[in-house]
Amino acid sequence: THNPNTNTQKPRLQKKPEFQNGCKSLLSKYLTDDVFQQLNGVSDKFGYSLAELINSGVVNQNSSIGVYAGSPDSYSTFAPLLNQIIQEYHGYDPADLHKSDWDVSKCNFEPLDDKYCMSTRIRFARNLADFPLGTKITKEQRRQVESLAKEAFQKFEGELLGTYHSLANMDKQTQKQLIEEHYLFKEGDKYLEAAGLNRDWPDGRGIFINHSKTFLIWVNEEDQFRVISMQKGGDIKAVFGRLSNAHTIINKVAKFAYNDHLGAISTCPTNIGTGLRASIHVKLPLLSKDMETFEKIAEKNHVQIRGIHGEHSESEGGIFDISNKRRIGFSEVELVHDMFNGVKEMIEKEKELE
Ligand code: ADP
Ligand code: CIR
Repeated sequence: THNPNTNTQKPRLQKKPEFQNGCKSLLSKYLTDDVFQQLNGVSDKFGYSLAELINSGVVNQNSSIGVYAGSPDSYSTFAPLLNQIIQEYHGYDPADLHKSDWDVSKCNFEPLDDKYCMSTRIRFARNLADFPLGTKITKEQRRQVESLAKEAFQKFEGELLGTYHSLANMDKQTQKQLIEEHYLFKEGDKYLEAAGLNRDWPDGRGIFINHSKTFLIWVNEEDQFRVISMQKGGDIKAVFGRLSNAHTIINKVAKFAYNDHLGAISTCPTNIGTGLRASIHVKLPLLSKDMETFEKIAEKNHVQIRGIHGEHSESEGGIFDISNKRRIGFSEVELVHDMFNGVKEMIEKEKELE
C-alpha cells in the first residue's frame, strides 16, 4: 500500500495535485499551473523534489502553509513557489536583507501582569550548514547531528548547565509528562509525518534540559535545533536575556545554514530568518468569546493565536498562546516587541470586559 509518510516520492508528478474546495493553504494559492510546470521534475542539490516539497500540504489539505524544504538549496531551487509564500507570510521580498539584533538593553517591556500571563517562552530554530534538513537527512546523518550537539552541550556553563535526554532511552511516562508540561515536542504530528520528518522515530531525537528547566534544546524535530528559553509568568526580558546569552555561546560552536537574504535556514518557510517565536500563554476567557475582536487585535499586532498545546491544538481554560507571526524582515528585538504589543493590547481589552 502507498505510504505517504515515507519520502520516496517520484521526482516527477503525473499531474498537478488537486486541492479540495475550501483548501486555504498558501501552497494551494501559489502552486499555479505555470509554477507547477516550471518546477515539476526539478530537484535541489540534495535531490529533494517538488513532490517532496509539497507532499505535506497535498496529504493534509487543512495545512496553513503546506510545504517543507529539503535543504538550504531548496529555497533557491523552488524560489518561484517559496518566494511567494515567504512574501505573503512574512511580508518579505526577494531583494530584502535579513536583520539581527539580540541587544537586551533595547527591550522596552514594562512587566506584564502575571494574573494574565501564565508563562513566557522564546525559541529560535537552527539547522547545520553541512547537512540536508530533517526532511531529507539520512539516519546516519541525523545521528551525526545528535553527536555534534551532545558534544557542544558539554561546554555549557552556569545557568545553561544541564543534561541531554535521548528520546530512544526515555520511558513513555517521562515523555508524556514532559510533553504535558510544555517542555518536549509531541509525537506523531501528521504534517511532519507527510514531510518525512518522522522517519526512523525516535532515533537521533532528544532534548537538552538545564537544571532549572528554563533552558531547553530540542534536537532533530522539525528543525535540527530548537533553542528555547522559558519560565512562569510574564517577565519577557529575563526570558529574552537568557536566550540572547545562549545564542552567543551556541554560535561560537556551530556552523549553521545561513545567508544574508534568508537569515537562518529552516525546514518550514514560516521559520526562516531569525527563526524566533516569542510566546506567552495568556488567560483571556472574555476576549476569546469574541473571536472577531480577538483576531482583529492579533492581525493588527502581527501576532498569531495558538492553542495551549502548540500549533493546531485547542485552548483550555481560556488560555491562548500568543506569538509573533513574522520571523524575518525584523530583528529579534523587534519581533519580541510585536509579541509584547499584541499581548498588552489583548490584556487591556480583557480588563475592559471584566
Ligand atoms: P514551536 O513552534 O515553538 O515549536 P509549538 O506550537 O509546537 O511551538 O509548541 C511547542 C510546545 O511549547 C507546546 O507544548 C506548547 O504548549 C509550548 N509552549 C509554547 N509557548 C509557550 C509558553 N509561552 N509557555 C509555556 N509553554 C509554551
Ligand atoms: C501547516 O502548513 O499548517 C503546517 N505544515 C505547519 C505550518 C507552519 N508551522 C510551523 O510550525 N512551521
